[in-house]
Amino acid sequence: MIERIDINDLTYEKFMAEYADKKPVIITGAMNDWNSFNWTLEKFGQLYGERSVPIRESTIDGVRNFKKVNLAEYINYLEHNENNWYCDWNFHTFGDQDLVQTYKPLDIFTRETVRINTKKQIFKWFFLGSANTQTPLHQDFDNTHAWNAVIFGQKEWIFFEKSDSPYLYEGKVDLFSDYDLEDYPLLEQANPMKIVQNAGEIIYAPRFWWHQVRNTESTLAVSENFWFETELLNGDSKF
Ligand SMILES: O=C(O)CCC(=O)C(=O)O
Repeated sequence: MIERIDINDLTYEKFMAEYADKKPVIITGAMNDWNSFNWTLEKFGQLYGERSVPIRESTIDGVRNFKKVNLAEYINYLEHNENNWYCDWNFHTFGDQDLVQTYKPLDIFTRETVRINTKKQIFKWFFLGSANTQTPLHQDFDNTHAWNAVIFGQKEWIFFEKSDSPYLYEGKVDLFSDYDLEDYPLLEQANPMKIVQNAGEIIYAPRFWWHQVRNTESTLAVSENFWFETELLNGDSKF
């Protein structure tokens, strides 16, 4: 089971002892003072509609095939998003660094962590999509951990521990589809952990944990990837 914990009950020591590099957790009550806290789709469009953003289809192959559009254009398209185009926007890399002012990363994710790699890449994202936009089942790149905060909307997450890797077909199964278990018999041996993440909630996804994520309604989230400093010292990461 994935727990929910209020930020006021979560000390740094508790996070490090019970969750960091161990298991996912949802943190509540930690976004109330963010500039983006009360955003709606309309507001987001008013503020950043002029920006150029990457979008991709939600299929497994879609993640390798991005195109660029105007954010306002994509927002208009969202209402009839038949091909489930998903805006998967690494805004920091795209030159939109000013967006970091719209949220405040929690101390637990910034203290004793590293958020830039040797190639000077920084991984900060906005994810915007309509109902049914989604990611494939995957482990995060370069052994990173991630946090992901829903600003509006809702997400469903399905997690598996690393030890379930032999049963997951290298992520080449869409767990949100009506797949046939006869085609994926090993899946029966895996232990999915499902959780719904609501607006105002932040989820922590530890490195190596498989996850597939789907938006259940029009949803905007902000997310960052990071390593713990100790992992770099141990040579225990693909930094
Ligand atoms: O928010 C999402 O839809 C995707 C999050 C995710 O899977 C990731 O960042 O690895």
